[in-house]
Amino acid sequence: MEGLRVLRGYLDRTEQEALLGEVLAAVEEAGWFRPRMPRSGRPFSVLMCNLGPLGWVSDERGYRYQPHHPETGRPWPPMPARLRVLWRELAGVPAEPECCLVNLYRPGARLGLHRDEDEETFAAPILSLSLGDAAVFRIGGRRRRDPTRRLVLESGDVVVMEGERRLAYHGIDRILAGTSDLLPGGGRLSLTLRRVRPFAERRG
Ligand code: MD3
Ligand code: FE
Repeated sequence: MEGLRVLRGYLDRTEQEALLGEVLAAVEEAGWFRPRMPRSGRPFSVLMCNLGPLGWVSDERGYRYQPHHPETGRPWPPMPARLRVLWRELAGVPAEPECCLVNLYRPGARLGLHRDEDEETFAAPILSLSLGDAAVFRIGGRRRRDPTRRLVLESGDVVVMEGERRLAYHGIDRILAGTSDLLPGGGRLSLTLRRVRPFAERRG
């Protein structure tokens, strides 16, 4: 599928454990928040936190990026260096990632079909890394009615969305509980790296 790269087992178990330890330490210090749907205020089943200069949040006022945690008002913890290395290896753009959204799916949590379109630029790819239980991921095209297909994402897999798929509809249908023992308490953690603001493209 054009613009969708799935790198199976990009991180080995040792690297997954190291990254998980670093991310959980930062997030447990900053605190999880439960986003809510704009207008309705309906809570998400996914818990979230962010790392890096900007974080994605959602509440009754809408979706947006902001430099501080919505409940504590504190700045997001820094982006771990190993995530910046991963971005440099795979993103192919002369700019740093600005947001790492951390999603926590306990068994039963899901994320409905949506597009990532709150960024001010779509010139950089989106990189996503899966840790813990496997998940059924669904990906379609730029229109909601475009056909979708399902992929199982496992711990250590990395997905790169670029070109035409950068604005494709996607979601998480369900978590395959008990398929990994990486996460204490079970479930799945996804790390999604994004560029939010425009950057200078290097000239030919
Ligand atoms: C396809 N997260 O946080 S990551 C999200 O696994 C999000 O937590 C899912 O969708 C998760 O917004 C999916 C894989 C992913 C990320 C961004 C994409 C797939 C994408 C952007 C465009 C198309
Ligand atoms: Fe998304």
